[in-house]
Amino acid sequence: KEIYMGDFKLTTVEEMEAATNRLLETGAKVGADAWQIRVKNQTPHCKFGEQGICCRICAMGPCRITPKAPRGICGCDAHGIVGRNYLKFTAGGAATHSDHGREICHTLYAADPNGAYKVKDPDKLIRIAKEWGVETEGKDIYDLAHEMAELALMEYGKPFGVQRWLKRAPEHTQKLWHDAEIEPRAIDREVATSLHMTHMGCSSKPEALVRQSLRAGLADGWGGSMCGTEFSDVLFGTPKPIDTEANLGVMNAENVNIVVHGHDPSLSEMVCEYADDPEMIAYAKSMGAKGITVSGVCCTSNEVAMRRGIPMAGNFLQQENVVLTGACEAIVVDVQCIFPALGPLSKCFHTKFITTSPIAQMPDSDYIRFDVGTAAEKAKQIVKTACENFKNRKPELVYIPDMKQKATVGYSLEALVKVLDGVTNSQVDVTGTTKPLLECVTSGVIRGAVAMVGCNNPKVRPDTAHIEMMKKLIANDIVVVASGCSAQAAAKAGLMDKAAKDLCGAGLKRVCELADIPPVLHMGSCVDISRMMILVAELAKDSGLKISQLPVVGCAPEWMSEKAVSIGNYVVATGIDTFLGVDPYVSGSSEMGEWLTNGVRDWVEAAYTVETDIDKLCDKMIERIEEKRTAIGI
Ligand code: MSK
Repeated sequence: KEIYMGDFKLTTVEEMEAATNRLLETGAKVGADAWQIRVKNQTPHCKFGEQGICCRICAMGPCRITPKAPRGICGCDAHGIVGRNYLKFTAGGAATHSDHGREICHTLYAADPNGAYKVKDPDKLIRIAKEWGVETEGKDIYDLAHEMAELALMEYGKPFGVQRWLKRAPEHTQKLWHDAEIEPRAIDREVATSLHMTHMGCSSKPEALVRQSLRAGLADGWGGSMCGTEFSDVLFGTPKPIDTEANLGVMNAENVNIVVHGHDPSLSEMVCEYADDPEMIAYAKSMGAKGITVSGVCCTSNEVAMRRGIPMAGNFLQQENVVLTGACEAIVVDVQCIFPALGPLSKCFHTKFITTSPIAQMPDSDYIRFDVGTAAEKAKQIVKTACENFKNRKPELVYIPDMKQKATVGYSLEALVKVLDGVTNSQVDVTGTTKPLLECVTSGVIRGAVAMVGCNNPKVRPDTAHIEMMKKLIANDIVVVASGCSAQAAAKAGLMDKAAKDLCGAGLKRVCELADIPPVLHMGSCVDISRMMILVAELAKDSGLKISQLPVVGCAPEWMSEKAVSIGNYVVATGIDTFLGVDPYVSGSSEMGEWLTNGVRDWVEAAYTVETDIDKLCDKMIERIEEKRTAIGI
């Protein structure tokens, strides 16, 4: 399965697994636990849970649906139970992304020209302010930042009206949302309403539960996540293409290794800032190291990779591997997707497991509470702690797999529009629009696009689905935009190296050459799927088509988190058919299955496809893209 092109060779999943096995041998020597072991202990999984037919929302149960007991004690049937569980899952995800977005708004509110957080993209701030009808003329940029932060924070709790960002959608989409009564109101309200609806004695009708799931999802994607992405760009800079590297080989045995993990760039940006400080580098040297290497895991990694070129050590299911190298002085985490296992695991090594957020506190960690007021001081403390820990390394446990790939990352919407301007002859007229991309699609040079997102999940051989599907898609001239751990899977394999163009069909290869881009485009972290929503909205407006007519689909082949379900809901609700490789615990209800894979199409012109056979999943996506092309006559 190895693919060589000149000096370029993709890293295979088999090679990654061999490296992991070698690390697990180290783990076994020190008595470390690992997810691979815990999966075995947890198998087989509870069938009731898997089908979503276990209910524990009141204390009369827990109730489980069986042929002999088709209703819970309150009389709720399988469809109501599955529906409530699905909505609760969505609400958890929407709350999580949106709270991340809220933290970013608070950081923006604290931005100060003389403080730790500055406005790095004032033009973007002004653009958004104008979009929101805020006067910008003659205003100090920091006054404007504070005013915009306050307005954004109001989006979370305003008593009346719907989300401001919805106006970015084409009018047709806005009308669909309005008619289906799924326009999200205040973000917190949609989360609270979801929890109200799923309380004992409220909704048990699948239709109502699915409708609210879409609405809560939209509150995330076109609300909280959009705040997170847009104001992160204002604070830390809008990503532009930048070169980096990916996989465990980015860690450096001679340096102090600090791994940042989680989601909120407010922490990781500061850690990177101080790790670069000559004073800190000198301090690391005084401790016997040659320097400091910061690398990342999960979405925090995406954030700092696309703005600073910080290398990506790995994705979700590789988080334990960074500790197993024996060369990690500190794994510093903020929020979301952090294994509690990192606590006991780090105790088997010299690694400091540093938690920083009141939202993600874990046993066996060193808690260095991080907040905007003390960011600089705490970041410095974290970097110093890591440097001081270098001397505690046990050299006999150090093994860093010699495995990394080059990657070009940082394709924000703004960057994408700019690079694709170079592809067509009409670039002079269309600078700043998606028209060059549309021309590639309508001419058939590119058949369509897939937004590949989401996590790893041990239910799918890790990274295989992401990598194999991406290879097949680009070979079929379908461009892939990726975010989250999917993006890291691509980068680890080498699919974000520009040399990977040779794996593409002739059309996409030509586009990659002309625009000087890799065939899989890194669009950021999980919250940045909002960038993809704006991209399709712009494509629809520029083409005069409905979003649902574009030859574009979404895919989360290895997803695992509540956030992914929230994302799925807003992607579908935006009019994009979405393909899942893992069932969202709805197989216990034919009615819920029908609503999600078909019924919602009447409201939003798109629906889910769930297919656990990855080959078939990919073929279905290609088929759907071709169907859409035929339907619009291209
Ligand atoms: S980090 S939600 S494992 S993509 Fe955003 Fe990765 Fe999924 Fe977390």
